[in-house]
Amino acid sequence: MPDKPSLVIANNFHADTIAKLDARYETHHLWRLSGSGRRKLIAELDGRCEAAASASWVCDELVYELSSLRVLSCFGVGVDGINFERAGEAGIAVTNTPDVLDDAVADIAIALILATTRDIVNADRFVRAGGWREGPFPFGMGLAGRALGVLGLGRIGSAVVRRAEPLGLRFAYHNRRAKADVAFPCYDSPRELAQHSDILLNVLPGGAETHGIVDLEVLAALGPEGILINVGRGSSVNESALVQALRRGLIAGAGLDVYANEPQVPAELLTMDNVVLLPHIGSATRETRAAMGQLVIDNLDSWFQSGKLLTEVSGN
Ligand code: NAP
Ligand code: 8YV
Repeated sequence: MPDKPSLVIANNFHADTIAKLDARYETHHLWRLSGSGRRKLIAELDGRCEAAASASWVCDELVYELSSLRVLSCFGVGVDGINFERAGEAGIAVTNTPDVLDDAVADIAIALILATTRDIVNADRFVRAGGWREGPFPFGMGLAGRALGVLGLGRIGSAVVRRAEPLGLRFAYHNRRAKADVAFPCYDSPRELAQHSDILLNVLPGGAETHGIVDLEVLAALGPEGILINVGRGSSVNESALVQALRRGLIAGAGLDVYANEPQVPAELLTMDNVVLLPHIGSATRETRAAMGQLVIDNLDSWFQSGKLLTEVSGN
């Protein structure tokens, strides 16, 4: 690359990656501008800027108006923040960061499974408050022989299963298409999966197709001893149904890393002792975020050097 190609940074996503992009490219930070400055930048870059970088969960819609744009390299695997209709119409290819975050997100899913079934957060509070001196802590739920139902058995869901095998769990899943190489049962609907699960793990992507898929019927099918874990997207769980199910004892508890309207968490959940709440930290290790950032950069470098993308993604 003799001259630095120009690159639009649509959103603020990961400071270290943005600093590396600043060093490699002639960067233009759309997210730092407001008012007419934003449109002015897009007009100035039109015809000479072919690439943009963005978060995957949100992207400034103005980038689709840059008619010379050909590639949008996104930080994150869940691309529910990308408008694929507009990108497709404008001839923009989109990339994301699959695989490199599977281990970190799967670790958090296991942490939530253990935290909810063994009541880890309350047990810690119990010791700190001196409750142990008054008597023993209530028993938890054992994992061996229990059924883990994976809603969305893809890269992350499979990484959770690999971790959960030594814990003695049994498995089932629901995807739109059954996988030929998976030996455990695939149920036809989220409700049937929930009916056959002690723990229901949601790893579905966001978007219109999965919106509210975990509803009151699914939660009721999970049953009064059932636990819901969500490390996919908050939008696929109907949060008011979840609050209702927890309040009415239709399920026993929940462990959540993601919410429908982050960083807002439904106020009722904040008051419930049988819910473990994390602030969307599935991929939040230093190593994983660096690997995600490197893939954003590698996609751009590869495109400028050879016209090829490493991890192109479509919207479905
Ligand atoms: P993936 O490999 O594409 O897996 C998603 C799975 O969901 C696929 O097996 C797919 O199978 C299934 N699926 C998709 N749409 C469905 C539908 N409408 N009904 C039933 N099944 C459906 O994706 P991944 O890399 O595992 O990531 C999954 C999601 O995790 C991301 O999209 C993101 O939202 C979330 N995530 C969260 C964090 C976090 O920090 N908590 C971090 C990374 C990712 P079929 O195509 O056969 O249906
Ligand atoms: C986010 C995620 O990218 O990749 C995804 O889909 O949800 C996460 O890895 C992360 O939360 C960035 O803030």
